[in-house]
Amino acid sequence: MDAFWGPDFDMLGRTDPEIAAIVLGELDRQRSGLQLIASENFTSPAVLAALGSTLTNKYAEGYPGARYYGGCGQVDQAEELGVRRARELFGAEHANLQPHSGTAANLAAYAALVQPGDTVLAMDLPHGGHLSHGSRVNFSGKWFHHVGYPVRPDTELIDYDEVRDLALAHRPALIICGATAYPRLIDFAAFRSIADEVGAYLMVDAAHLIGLVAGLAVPSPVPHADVVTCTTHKVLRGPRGGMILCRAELARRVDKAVFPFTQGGPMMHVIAAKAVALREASQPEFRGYAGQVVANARALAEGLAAEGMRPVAGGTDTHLALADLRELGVSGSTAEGRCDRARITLNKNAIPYDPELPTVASGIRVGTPCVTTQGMREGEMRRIAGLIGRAVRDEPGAVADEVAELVRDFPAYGRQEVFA
Ligand code: DSN
Repeated sequence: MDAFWGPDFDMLGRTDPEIAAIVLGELDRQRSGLQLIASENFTSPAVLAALGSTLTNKYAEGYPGARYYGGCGQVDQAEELGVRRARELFGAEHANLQPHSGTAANLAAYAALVQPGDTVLAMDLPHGGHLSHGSRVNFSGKWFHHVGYPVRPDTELIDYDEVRDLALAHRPALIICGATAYPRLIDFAAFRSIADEVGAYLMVDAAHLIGLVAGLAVPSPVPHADVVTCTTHKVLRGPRGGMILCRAELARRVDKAVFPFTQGGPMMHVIAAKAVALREASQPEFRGYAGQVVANARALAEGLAAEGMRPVAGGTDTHLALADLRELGVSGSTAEGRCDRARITLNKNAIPYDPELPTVASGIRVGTPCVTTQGMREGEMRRIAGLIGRAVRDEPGAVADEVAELVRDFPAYGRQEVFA
């Protein structure tokens, strides 16, 4: 195989030892600790190979068969393959793989569906939503009239009656569901019925869930939504990037909203890597993986509860859990720092109705995509919960050493995989 087809770290080391050291340092960080950020995963070596390929050199503004540049024959095939795989895997009438990120996908979805100044009903960010669902510091809150729905204070679940009341009162042009820190299933059919009642479009931001949908571990939003936006790098285990699925009648509007309205040239190496990930996610083994991600998240949430960290919403049906640390008297930011020192990477997170500032937060968010990719199961989750408990309480003892011992048995990327 030609030397330039994919990642060549020896060459990188000779050309730019400083960047090579950083790349290898990050690889070491990923391998030597526990990665529990709910929105991260370890891509396969095949995805890395496509990402590190010469497809990055090609300009291909437009879509397959209708580009603004010559020489697009190869990249056209990559994009067509990726689109076909996405449509088949998710049963979608149309797919667009060009969005550079989840927020870019959301920007394009807004552009396809609504006009500046229109009312958009979406989950409040402090209750688990996303910056691009109407935050005042984001385009979505500046260009659109955001109305937020919370979760119930008693159950910490979405109250569909309240969402309906808000929709009837504000008559949004667009309703968004999907979250970054909501551990329970979302009733997409209920949102569809509310959207129909008020004549709104329904957009599901499935960034966190799409990998679980691919693996049949949670219900699909595709039959219910006008547009589904997502990222490809979370449970789905693909490269960093975005994707949009939609009904055929919206295909042209969505495509034009991505290019030329909100983006220029697509990243063909990333699109090829998305195609690889979609192929991997369509294999039967991926169903086992997705189911295990959820089983692991449940075990981890239960383990954290046993350590005095209350599971928000009573537990999880997905890949993530939120834990309320107030009984321990430790803030989310302190817990994040203490875990970091123990080589456990997780993030502080606001809990619903959090009395603390978001930069402090009363909770932590944990997710199981990475540790499940490494082959860990429920027994390891119980052990990890105990390690997190000790780290959060700042108990003396060699938590970091125990983390290193645990991950040695479940290596993220054998050396031969990355350097192949
Ligand atoms: N940053 C992502 C997350 O961690 O959930 C959302 O964009």
